[in-house]
Amino acid sequence: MIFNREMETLPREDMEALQLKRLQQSVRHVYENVPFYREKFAEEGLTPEDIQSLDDLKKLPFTVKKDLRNNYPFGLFAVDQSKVVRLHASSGTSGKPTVVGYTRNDIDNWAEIVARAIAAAGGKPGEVLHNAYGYGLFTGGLGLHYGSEKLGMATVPVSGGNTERQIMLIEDFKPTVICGTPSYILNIVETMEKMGKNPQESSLKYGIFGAEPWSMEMRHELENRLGIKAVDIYGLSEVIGPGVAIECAEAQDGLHIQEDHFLVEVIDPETLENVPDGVEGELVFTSLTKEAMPVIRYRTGDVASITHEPCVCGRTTVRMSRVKGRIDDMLIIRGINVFPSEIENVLLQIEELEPHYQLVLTRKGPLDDVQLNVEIDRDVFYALGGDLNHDKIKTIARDIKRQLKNQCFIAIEVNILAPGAIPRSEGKAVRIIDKRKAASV
Ligand code: DLL
Repeated sequence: MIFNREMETLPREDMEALQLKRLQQSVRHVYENVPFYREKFAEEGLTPEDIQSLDDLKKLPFTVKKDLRNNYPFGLFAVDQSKVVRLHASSGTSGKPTVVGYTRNDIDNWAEIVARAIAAAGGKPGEVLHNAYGYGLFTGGLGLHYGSEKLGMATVPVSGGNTERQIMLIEDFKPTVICGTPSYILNIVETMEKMGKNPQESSLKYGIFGAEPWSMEMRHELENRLGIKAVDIYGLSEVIGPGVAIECAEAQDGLHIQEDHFLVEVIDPETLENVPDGVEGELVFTSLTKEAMPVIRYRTGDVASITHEPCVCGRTTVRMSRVKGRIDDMLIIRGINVFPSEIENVLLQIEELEPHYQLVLTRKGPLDDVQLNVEIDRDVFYALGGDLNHDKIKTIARDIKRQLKNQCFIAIEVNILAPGAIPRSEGKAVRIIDKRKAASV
């Protein structure tokens, strides 16, 4: 099923012409309606007339999460409050949440973007979509919901949690598509297995997973255990929510950016210069059609690269690599940079483990220390009589350490736990427990 394929297959010159026109409109819109942007442009001596080509985007200043917090709650809105029909917010780790607003047109555009994304992932009108993303201030639930309805799918707004009931609904409503964070979907699969059901026998054919980093190995695990094809969906509330980019089911090789609505850049987070295709850096987005809360050169903090290479699916849009993680979540272990998703990739290659893990950061004197907590596979655990001191467990721990050394070049303490010891997620998984601050006060 192809949903409004026109925008996804525009020749490059046409796409760039459309982007330039929309960029000029967006820049004018924020300049005229948001004092924050007008002041920032004035500091650089810029006016909307300075944007004559897509390359001129580089002249504009960046926007960061702190700018949203400093203008809490509605200071970055570019329309009168009477035009705003929806608010979402994401809870930060500290202080006030970041708030985003949508006009009626924004909601319609977002629904269209997500409908395209679901279609690219394999969803078809007339079929059923089980939406296990959280409903509420988080954009996942309602974002997928409106897109699924727009595509013409019967949408089950189940949200996260109450896992056994979800399993009953999957059996009875026979959805072909399931959406949720990969960690919560894994939780559903595990619960099905514990209930003595075979997840592969469900009606599900496609998965649309995202909102958190997940490794290729996690994709294989979910695809095999559920008997589905799983694609990665990316987005962030500041830019719109889910749907900014989506993998196609045909290639599962990079996420197509919905370029008629979002302009992407990748920058070196140190020098703030743009980096070439294929080079990893920080993703930066400029919205091209948003009315209520446009963003100009928003620094996402997410690490990925982009490519202009054509995709086998026929879409002509720029693709981004899977997001490795957030710059803030990158661990520096004795000088080596590593993202939790890279550690996950290694763990999932080791058969005796369950794909549940957490990294505990502590401070030992002046140095940061990391301990990896990971669960042993249920069958292995019972075969060893539930003895975590068994020699076999020590061998597995040594194997994990060796693999982490070989593949991620890090040496960390490994702690193998009983099945179920790590809290299960109903939304975004907590992979890092940072005890460093507590230790230093
Ligand atoms: O997570 C929007 C979303 C909902 C995306 C459902 C996909 C599916 P926020 O809560 O604002 O919005 O969090 C955005 O989550 O900056 C990334 O760090 C991370 N993230 C989102 N999608 C992915 C992904 C939603 N596919 C933040 N892979 C982003 C890795 C992701 N990280």
